[in-house]
Amino acid sequence: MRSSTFLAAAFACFTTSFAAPTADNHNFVLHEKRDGAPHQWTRRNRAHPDELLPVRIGLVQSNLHKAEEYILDVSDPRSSNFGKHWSAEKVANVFAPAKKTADGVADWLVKSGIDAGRHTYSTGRNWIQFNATVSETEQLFNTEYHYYEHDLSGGYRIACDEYHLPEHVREHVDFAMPTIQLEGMRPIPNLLPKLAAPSPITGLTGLANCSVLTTIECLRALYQFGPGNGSAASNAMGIGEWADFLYLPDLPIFFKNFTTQPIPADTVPEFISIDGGQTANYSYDFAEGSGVESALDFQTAYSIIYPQKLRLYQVGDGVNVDSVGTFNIFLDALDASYCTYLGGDAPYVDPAYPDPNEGGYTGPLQCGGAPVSNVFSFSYNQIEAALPVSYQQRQCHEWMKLGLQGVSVLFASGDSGVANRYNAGYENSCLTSPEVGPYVDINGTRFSPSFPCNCPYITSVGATEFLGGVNGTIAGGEMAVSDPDPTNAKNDYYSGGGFSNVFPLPSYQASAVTHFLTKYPPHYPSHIYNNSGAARAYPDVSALGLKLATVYLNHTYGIGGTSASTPIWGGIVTLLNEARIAKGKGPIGFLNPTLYAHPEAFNDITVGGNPGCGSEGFKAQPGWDPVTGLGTPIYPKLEALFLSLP
Ligand SMILES: *C1O[C@H](CO)[C@@H](O)[C@H](O)[C@H]1NC(C)=O
Ligand SMILES: *[C@@H]1O[C@H](CO)[C@@H](O)[C@H](O)[C@H]1NC(C)=O
Ligand SMILES: *[C@@H]1O[C@H](CO)[C@@H](O)[C@H](O)[C@H]1NC(C)=O
Ligand SMILES: *[C@@H]1O[C@H](CO)[C@@H](O)[C@H](O)[C@H]1NC(C)=O
Ligand SMILES: *[C@@H]1O[C@H](CO)[C@@H](O)[C@H](O)[C@H]1NC(C)=O
Ligand SMILES: *[C@@H]1O[C@H](CO)[C@@H](O)[C@H](O)[C@H]1NC(C)=O
Ligand SMILES: *[C@@H]1O[C@H](CO)[C@@H](O)[C@H](O)[C@H]1NC(C)=O
Ligand SMILES: *[C@@H]1O[C@H](CO)[C@@H](O)[C@H](O)[C@H]1NC(C)=O
Ligand SMILES: *[C@@H]1O[C@H](CO)[C@@H](O)[C@H](O)[C@H]1NC(C)=O
Repeated sequence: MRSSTFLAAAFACFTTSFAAPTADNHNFVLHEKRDGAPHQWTRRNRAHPDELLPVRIGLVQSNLHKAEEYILDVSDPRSSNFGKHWSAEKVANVFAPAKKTADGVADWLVKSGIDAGRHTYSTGRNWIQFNATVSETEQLFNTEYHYYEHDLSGGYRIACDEYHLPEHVREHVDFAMPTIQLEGMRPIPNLLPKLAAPSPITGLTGLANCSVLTTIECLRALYQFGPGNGSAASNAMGIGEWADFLYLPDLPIFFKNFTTQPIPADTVPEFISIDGGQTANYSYDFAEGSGVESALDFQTAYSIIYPQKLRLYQVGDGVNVDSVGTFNIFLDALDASYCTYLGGDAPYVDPAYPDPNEGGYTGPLQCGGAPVSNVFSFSYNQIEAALPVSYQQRQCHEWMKLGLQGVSVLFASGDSGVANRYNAGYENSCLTSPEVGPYVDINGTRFSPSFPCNCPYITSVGATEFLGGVNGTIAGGEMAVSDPDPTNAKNDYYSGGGFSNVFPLPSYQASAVTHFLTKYPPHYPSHIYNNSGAARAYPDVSALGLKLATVYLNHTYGIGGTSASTPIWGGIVTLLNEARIAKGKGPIGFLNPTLYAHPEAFNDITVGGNPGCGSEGFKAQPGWDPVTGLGTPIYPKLEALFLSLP
């Protein structure tokens, strides 16, 4: 089993060569503590004092308190600097940790017995790193390390339950690793893993059968957009896929049967392999349906944006291995300044490269070098409650930096209503109450928000279906998606949405969210969801997410999921960018401030809800709601709006 290899390779490097530290341990203050007992991990013995840990300390970046001000300056339609995006250099300089921050942490380390010769800095100077023994690290952080065993895989991690820093050091440190991080969770795709029977419709049939199989003709009629009519070299859309959800060679068959314009059979997305990302062919064993996500994403987006350029960012590691790249691994490949020295950003959350596991990626972590696209569409999620708050905040700021540079980032809002999708088996799970700790529990009753669509700098996309289900028509409009599984409620599919327990309410959505909470107050108490009225709420927008025409292994299926809605939105934003570029303007970048200022550019969805966690969830209502957001796109209104902006 891979876990034993991991234990041997990662933790067998003992040393006794370091001098015992003389800890500068006055005035230790708690810095981070895990909420509740870890989910699916069992604490075992104390860690061996001589075992070597790759310690990383995330330095507090400068000017992050101004993040919202900076991004609104370039993305609020009322700002005179709308569209004046920042260069990558300006972003790196403005947020680089101050010299006094790096010096303050380095001084403390030296006083604690970690000599300056042992420290190195990451490329962006935002991480300080060194190797230290468990015993040195325990003194440094005034804590105790234990081995933790993963209940399902048998894999091990070394972690503590809480750690401390001297008061004068805390202000300089975001977080330190390895400390409380345990999850190492792979991103979960947002569609139902089980395939229904192939569709009886295998090609374009006009608008008569849209609620049976939704084709590009249906999407164009519903959202009122035309075929892509330009391909500016500066305009590309990117889609991220994670192992082992590989891209399949079904595009030519899809193009032949399901597009209105002739598309050459050799048209493929530009392939960008990150840390061992691979493609597949028909001889690959897709027994678990793991290629459907990619087939849906690429076919949906390409039929909208062709002839514009589409890029596939396939994030490794190997296929069928435990450790797969996370969202941070993708971000590392885009931005060298976000990287750390040894691969991964949070050991035991993100994988380390080279991966010592059998079948793992043996190259070094990719730091920078991957091209940045104007639009990124991601159909994957993780569980907010299963990741450290500091880890989410740091990554959220990285998405914000992309927005500052003119990039639109869209994430699916999840397929489990107010619940979330569990790591193993993709079953829905919820959280325990705050008294026990907001932890992932298959039987929990507290709503479980998703990451990173809880991040206020992401555009989160929920799902709809035709009003009237299979009897629906283009003219009849849409409702929140409703796809209960009569055999197992844990496979029910509803649009993900709710209120973060981590991120506060951003100003751009404050009046929309307050309107919902005061006009249609959900009848749940604070131990069911964050009803403070001060929390980031999602999704922001929505689009059709049921029965999208998808060719998979040479058969046509109608596939559902916010995984379908997100590339639809990504494609539409790419068309909007193309229209702006044709008029000599730049790409839109961060979308939300303009979208919330113009609810008239949406079909408001007012029917349906997003049940989960043994409740009815929230209800779609007039105006923004935590099921379908502002609603679905009205392309001509969005185009006129974005062409009216500088
Ligand atoms: C293509 O061209 C026209 C400009 O002539 C534009 O307004 C239109 O909306 C374009 N794009 C799409 C997707 O229809
Ligand atoms: C930590 O040790 C590993 C090998 O054990 C080495 O590759 C790495 O460079 C060391 N890192 C630092 C910061 O000294
Ligand atoms: C594509 O269309 C042809 C008929 O034109 C049909 O025989 C074939 O099954 C279709 N392929 C898929 C994947 O639906
Ligand atoms: C598609 O629409 C046509 C025209 O209304 C209808 O005759 C046909 O039965 C529909 N096919 C399916 C599979 O619903
Ligand atoms: C198909 O993929 C397998 C690995 O899954 C690889 O060994 C083989 O060379 C590939 N075939 C082609 C034609 O690319
Ligand atoms: C959830 O509840 C079921 C039925 O009561 C029980 O069998 C199962 O052990 C519980 N699971 C957890 C993780 O508590
Ligand atoms: C669709 O229409 C048929 C016939 O009127 C009806 O029996 C069925 O319940 C309808 N289905 C839905 C989902 O409304
Ligand atoms: C609810 O959100 C607010 C704003 O982010 C936060 O201060 C509060 O701690 C959250 N409540 C819970 C129970 O997580
Ligand atoms: C896909 O199916 C068609 C017939 O429906 C067949 O002609 C073609 O060879 C198949 N392609 C592959 C790659 O299996």
